[in-house]
Amino acid sequence: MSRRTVLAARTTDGRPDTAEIRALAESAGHEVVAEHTQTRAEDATFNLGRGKVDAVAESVRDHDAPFVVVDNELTPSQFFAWTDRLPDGVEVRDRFRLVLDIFEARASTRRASLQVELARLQHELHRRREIQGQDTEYKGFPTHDPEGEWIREVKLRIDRVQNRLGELPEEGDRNRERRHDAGFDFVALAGYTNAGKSTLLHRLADELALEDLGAGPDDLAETANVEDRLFETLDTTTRRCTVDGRRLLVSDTVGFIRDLPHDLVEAFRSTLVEAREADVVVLVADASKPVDALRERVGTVLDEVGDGPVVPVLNKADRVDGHELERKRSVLPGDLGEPVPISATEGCGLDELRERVVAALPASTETFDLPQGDDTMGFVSWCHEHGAVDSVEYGDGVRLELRARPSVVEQARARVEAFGDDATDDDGTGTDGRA
Ligand SMILES: Nc1nc2c(ncn2[C@@H]2O[C@H](COP(=O)(O)OP(=O)(O)O)[C@@H](O)[C@H]2O)c(=O)[nH]1
Ligand SMILES: [Mg+2]
Repeated sequence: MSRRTVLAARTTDGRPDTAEIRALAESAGHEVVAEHTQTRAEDATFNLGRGKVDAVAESVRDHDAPFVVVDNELTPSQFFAWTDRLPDGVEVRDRFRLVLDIFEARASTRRASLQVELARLQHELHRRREIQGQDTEYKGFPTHDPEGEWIREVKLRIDRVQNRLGELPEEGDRNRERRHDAGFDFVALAGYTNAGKSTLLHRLADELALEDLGAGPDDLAETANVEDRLFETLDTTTRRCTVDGRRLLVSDTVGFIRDLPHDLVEAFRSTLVEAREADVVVLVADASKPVDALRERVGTVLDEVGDGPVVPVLNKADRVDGHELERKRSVLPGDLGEPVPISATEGCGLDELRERVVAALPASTETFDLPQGDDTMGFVSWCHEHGAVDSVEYGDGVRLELRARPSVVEQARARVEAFGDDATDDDGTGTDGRA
């Protein structure tokens, strides 16, 4: 279905800045075809003024748009007023609902899905309470509910979701372990909405898309299959990227949002697991923001992403001059190390960023001295697949320097110890049968 969308935004003073709501709408799959903004006090009926709502309705007709996104948070009665005033069938998303849609689409764990459902129900409870307190009639909703059945019903559903959350076991992610064992490191891009995370992800990603892996020549088909299975459960916001021989899975995490409604905080946190469990977090900040906003945003992101290694990035460096960039570099917490200035759109600074990311990955190195033979040849290709081979020298024997995750280096040692032992050397590549 088309997601052509007309955008509306109001601020009480100053000019409305629609950059964030646009980015949010886009990450929810909307295509913004027109925009209406307004500076005025809140109108009780619609939030925006009636004339503005009519202008939006006209745009909706002109563009045959099935959606309207309102940057502000609408009360239940405002929400109904909009729906009434727009052509039939047009769906309205206010800020809250739009954000909820995004979290829902991004919830990759059972816990995250339940947290999103809980937020939806809590919002529904507020809505029902507010509707019950008014004498207005709303299409499709009970106007008379003396027993409070309607409220009790949603409370019951809230209890049920809360119980399920309470009973949920803390589960380790088996796929994550397997991918780690296969030599992949996890990198998460974290930061506010509109900072440039998605743009950066596309810049960093290998040319080879995940879905193309199966299409290789015959001799690659088996490896491709193994890898396909390994990546089956990865969603589209994760891409592969190879840097300095290390294979990375880079995830574009759900964006931070200014003034996140309280009901959405837990749902947001639960969708951030990729960042908390990453080997390295790339903290993407927008260098074109004023210093105070920048400092506050970086602090908020740091509070949420856990205690692992962080590489701070100042994106949109093309939008500020050298002097301003210096000033902004100095507002980031010093213990993070120097922020890397980049421009994701222009492709500047990416080599330095890649270096910093690789330097922050967990790594051990080991030199192996091996005899000539089939075992060794199998081992060499295994090393190329699971880590970075810094050198291989062929003489009487083979000397190989491996740099990889500590657990991969351990696997490599075990492989070498098992050389010549038929029972364990049964697969040649070491990756089949496990993925
Ligand atoms: N000038 C400039 N604009 C950028 C840069 N990176 C991203 N943008 C723009 O910023 C907006 C938000 O980018 P996006 O990647 O969607 O941000 P996200 O919400 O963090 O994923 C888009 O309009 C991008 O084109 C940059 O380095 N320079
Ligand atoms: Mg994005």
